[in-house]
Amino acid sequence: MRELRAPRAPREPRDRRERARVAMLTCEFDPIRCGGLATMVTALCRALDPARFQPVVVMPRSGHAAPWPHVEQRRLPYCVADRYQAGATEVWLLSNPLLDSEGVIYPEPYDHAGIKKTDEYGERVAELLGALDVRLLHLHDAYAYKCLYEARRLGLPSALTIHRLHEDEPPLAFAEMASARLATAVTTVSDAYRRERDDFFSIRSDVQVIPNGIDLDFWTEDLLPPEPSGRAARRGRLLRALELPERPTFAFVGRFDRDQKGVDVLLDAHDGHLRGAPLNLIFAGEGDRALGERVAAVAAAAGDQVRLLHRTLPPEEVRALLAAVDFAVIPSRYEPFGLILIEALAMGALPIASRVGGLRDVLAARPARPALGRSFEAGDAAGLARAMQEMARLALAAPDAMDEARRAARARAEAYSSRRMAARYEALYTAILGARAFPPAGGPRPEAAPRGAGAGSR
Ligand code: NHF
Repeated sequence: MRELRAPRAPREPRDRRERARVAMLTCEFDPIRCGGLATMVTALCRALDPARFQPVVVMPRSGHAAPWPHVEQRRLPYCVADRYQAGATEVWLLSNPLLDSEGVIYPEPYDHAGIKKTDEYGERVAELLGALDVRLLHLHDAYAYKCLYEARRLGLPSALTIHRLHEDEPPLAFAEMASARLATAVTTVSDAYRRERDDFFSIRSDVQVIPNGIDLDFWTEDLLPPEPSGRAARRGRLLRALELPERPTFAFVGRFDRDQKGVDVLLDAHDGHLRGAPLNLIFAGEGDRALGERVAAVAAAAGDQVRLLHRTLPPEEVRALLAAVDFAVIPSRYEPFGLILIEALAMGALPIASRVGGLRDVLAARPARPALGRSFEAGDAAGLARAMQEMARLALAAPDAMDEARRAARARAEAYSSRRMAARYEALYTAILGARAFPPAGGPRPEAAPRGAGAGSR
């Protein structure tokens, strides 16, 4: 006899039952980029489990043409929203005169154009939230902070990841304080940065640290043109192309800025201590005009020792460069995470890095032996020069030890895969979503979510 069963509730389409749409609120997503934020957000979107989470990036257009297939356009009262399909990621670009001006992602000076753009962005996201049909917001830095009131009104929980604090820009510092109080959960990208910036993070007791990760399927020698004699041959080819002599070679890759990346510290190390030393130094990057001119002048004066690649290298070129040089110099004054360190480790460029933020955490991780490179006090040009000279000598005297360090470096990088990072965010999203039932956007007003759901402090 057949059992009588209670009638089943109609099945929701598989997609809606199992995949939570997550709004990624960011000003950067590859190739619309300024720095590491784009790398991190892009890697996270690609690494999320597609069966469980659908990333929906929403960002200002900032004067960029989108390289992805166009899906639809919506005309909202105060902006135009274009939807694109970037692989498995849905991307919305918002345009109006404030959000789409001059190809500038972060307008300078921040106090006027920047705050206008930031506020506009959050307000327009608020307007779009219902149509996005997301269950969760993930703010990457606080640029979208102005949508948080509407998000709470709609019962949408939110995670805020602090990639970098902006105490030097008071309007944005205010946005950070406001969103850290309003978000359901707050994370940052290294334990050292959280400790260094306890003045901010003590705003709540449940800040979680989720270290960044990189796509190790991209950051691998396997994707380079096959080279029977490996690294030595790659380095030889690079040095011939740059007309530099065969000797230990160091590279700086990054933004030429005044406050963070420390290119001036490396220039001081060169001018004060390394002129004529038996080593090569390659600068790859751009940014502050005066700093660029100073690097160019040093390169011109130190004819067969210093070279400047005066542009932002695309990731493929960064990969090839890091796979050819001996060492990566990372002289940051502060560094919440420092993705370039993981990229360098993955490609076997041993780091000479300042002891700050994520750089300190990654280099201090166990096992401590073999040493993967050298560290020095941030801002200490003499200390940096000493570390570089010591490593240049070691490279010549003990090539086997260098090879061993490179293997260990790759193993260290593998602890920072984008998949591992994504799994931590998935756990956070699940905890936030599971903390309560959220009605669909526009549904009845819910009880307040428990603060910091799922964000255990570490
Ligand atoms: O890696 C992505 C990046 C960090 O240290 C970096 C920074 C901005 O300053 O999290 O954000």
